[in-house]
Amino acid sequence: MLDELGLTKRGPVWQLPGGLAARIREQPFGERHHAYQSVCRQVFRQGVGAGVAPCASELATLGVEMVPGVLPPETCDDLSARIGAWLDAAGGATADTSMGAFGFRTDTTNRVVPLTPEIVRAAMPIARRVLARPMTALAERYLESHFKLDSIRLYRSVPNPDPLVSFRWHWDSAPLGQLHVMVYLTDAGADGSGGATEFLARPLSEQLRRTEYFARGIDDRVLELEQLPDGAKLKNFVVRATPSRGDGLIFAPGLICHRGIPPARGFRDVLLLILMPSLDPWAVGLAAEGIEPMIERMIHRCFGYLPINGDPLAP
Ligand SMILES: O=C(O)CCC(=O)C(=O)O
Repeated sequence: MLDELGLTKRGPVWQLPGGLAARIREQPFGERHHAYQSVCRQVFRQGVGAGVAPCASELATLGVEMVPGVLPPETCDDLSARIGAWLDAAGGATADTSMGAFGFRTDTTNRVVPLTPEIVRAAMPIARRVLARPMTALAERYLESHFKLDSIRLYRSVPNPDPLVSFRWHWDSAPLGQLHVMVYLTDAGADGSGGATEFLARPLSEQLRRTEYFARGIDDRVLELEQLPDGAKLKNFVVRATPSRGDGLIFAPGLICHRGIPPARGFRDVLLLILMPSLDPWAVGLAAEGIEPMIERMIHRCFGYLPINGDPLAP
């Protein structure tokens, strides 16, 4: 099968023939990512994925799964202290005014730490640790392919009575194969002090996505789910995750409806890893390429809050 596709190996990594790469790239956004993911699946199935049973995880059935203890508390505290220091050095405010270009209000209380080479270098060993098993196994079995670490984000959220953007029910404009791993660096208060993330479980998310309400712009989506038609039913399918610091949540942001809950006091820090299907295991791709191009890419690939993954074939 791989012979038929004309795939070859350059060192440890797979290469697509130029014609196939061009045919994938010329398709519209969604189809392009889907086509590339199918090739990634074929590679996986003929390698380590041979004989791996389809995944019966919560990630597959609900669309989200918690992986406890992916980072030790002291690593979370350290990264959180660095976020504080970076924000202080930047004058405390890093509101992203470029969001105006997207036509909705910026969430100025959701402070994204600007990625610099120093920040990416500090966060990379931590990201590798998060992706150690079982996270890699879970993501690979769900995607039925290897994946790459596309980019990282670090953000701090503070109390906000008028939650915007990520703190309203939404989907990300992301390819369906994109996965987010949110690592909580601070506790999400199970005691009502906020900071959780809520998800509408997968079957209901798909139905809701097709309704008039979700065709509105994010600024016009102010309702709670229970205020929508069939709201009581929807409420039953909400998964509320209240992770402790060091826990990871993995979910498909283009597939399930979700929202953050701002903290009621203090702040909430998150390390977000963005994963995309790949022909090669993330560690192999990274080792073959080295960290420097990855740092460059991360800095340039993220625009505002939205990662631009226009080219699924880019390393
Ligand atoms: O911070 C949160 O809880 C929401 C995160 C989110 O919307 C995302 O990662 O797509």
